Amino acid sequence: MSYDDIFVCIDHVGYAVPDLDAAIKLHTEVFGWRLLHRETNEEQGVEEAMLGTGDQLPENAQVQLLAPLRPESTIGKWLEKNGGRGGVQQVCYRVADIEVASAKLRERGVVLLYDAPKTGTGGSKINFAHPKSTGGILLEIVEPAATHH
Ligand code: MC0
Repeated sequence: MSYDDIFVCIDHVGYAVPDLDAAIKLHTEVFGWRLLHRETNEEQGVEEAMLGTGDQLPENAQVQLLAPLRPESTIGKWLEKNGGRGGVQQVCYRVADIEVASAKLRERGVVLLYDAPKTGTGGSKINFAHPKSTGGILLEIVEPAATHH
């Protein structure tokens, strides 16, 4: 059988949260996830936390908590539309080569938001597929930085 995979695995699920510290507390103390990484991404207007569990093998998906740096940021606007409550804002698929994956997706009619990848968590390269071309899901694609895991 031959495969034509575009994606490696689910990299993370991103939750918009109004209060990052409260969300980290919930996910670590109640759900037992471990806080792996915390970072501010000015360009994306977010303060974020990555959480993992188990042995944290490279193929294990993570949870990403996204709090807005500013009310007019993407996450700020998403929270406002959602009545200030948190929720699933995105699903992120990992790719081996973001240029190759982007070209294949565009060829198949998927609308990517950025002409060229931007910087994501831990120096990764990211892009997003518009929900209108994915059946209503904000889909992120990520090529991890070489030092990932
Ligand atoms: C909006 N829509 C969504 C959505 N946001 N659908 C599913 N999931 C979401 N998160 C839908 C709305 O319901 C609406 O549909 C249409 O898209 C336009 O909505 P809008 O409220 O006017 O929103 P826009 O157009 O201002 O923004 C949507 C857009 C935005 C996808 C362009 O969210 C964006 O630029 N996202 C990419 C960047 C991002 O998410 N950054 C934060 C994470 P109807 O049918 O009503 O028209 S940063 C991150 O994740 C990094 C750090 C990382 O992982 O490394």
